Amino acid sequence: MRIDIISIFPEFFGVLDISLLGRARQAGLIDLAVHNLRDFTHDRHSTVDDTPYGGGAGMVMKPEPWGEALDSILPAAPEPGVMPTGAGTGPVLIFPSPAGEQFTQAMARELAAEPHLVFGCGRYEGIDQRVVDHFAGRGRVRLVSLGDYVLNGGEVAVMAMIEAIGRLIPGVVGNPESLVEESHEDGLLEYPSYTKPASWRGLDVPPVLLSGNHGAIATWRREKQLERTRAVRPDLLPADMADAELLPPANSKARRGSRG
Ligand code: 6GU
Repeated sequence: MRIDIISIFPEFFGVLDISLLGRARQAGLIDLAVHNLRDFTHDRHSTVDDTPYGGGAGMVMKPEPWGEALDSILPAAPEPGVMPTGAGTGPVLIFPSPAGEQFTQAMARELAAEPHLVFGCGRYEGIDQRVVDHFAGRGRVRLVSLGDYVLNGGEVAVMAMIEAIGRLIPGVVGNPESLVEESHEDGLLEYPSYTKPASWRGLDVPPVLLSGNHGAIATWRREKQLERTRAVRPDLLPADMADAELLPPANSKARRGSRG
């Protein structure tokens, strides 16, 4: 997968050199480039922002540097009269924004199947809307939010998205089995995990996990998933599951079948 990031703080993304994603890059699974938005300015001060039309607090990112930066990354704009590349083709262009659609595991899965993602990190009060409007005609533009809170800029959000997406690219996570039974993959929160010792500071590992009874373990884990989800994230439960007593274990044939 090819990933391009545009930011006024390219050094922010140094952490992508290390850990799981760093290894994925070295292995050639992810081809990632970070571009400094200021390289696409032409004034002495490398200005990227200006005051908002209509007044109001804060600064807005100017459209011209964004236009040049994205032009340098995206396939060329279609000439008049030539078959347009169209809004449905080309890279997915993601603008992190608290005003965007919510980033989810489902979106991460969808984006992990794309050959090319471009992230445009806004700062200040956002980017001139015409940047989004212009490039919506040249690529698949998405405004994406991490959640209902405000960050100072898109950089941290993009880091989170790239980590969530990157680990779903085949080959990035060593044992793909570990991706299956985690929070959100089956729409529920994950069950609690334990390792040795069996007793620690007076706390015992639930005996069923030591029983060797795989059916009983699967049922217990499923119960815990439902219990946790009901307690802290009831919004994740489909209406018919909100008060269901017990369902087949997460890894049963019946459940997999029901997910298509
Ligand atoms: Cl994607 N950007 C910013 N600036 N704030 C956010 C966000 C994104 N998601 C949640 N808060």
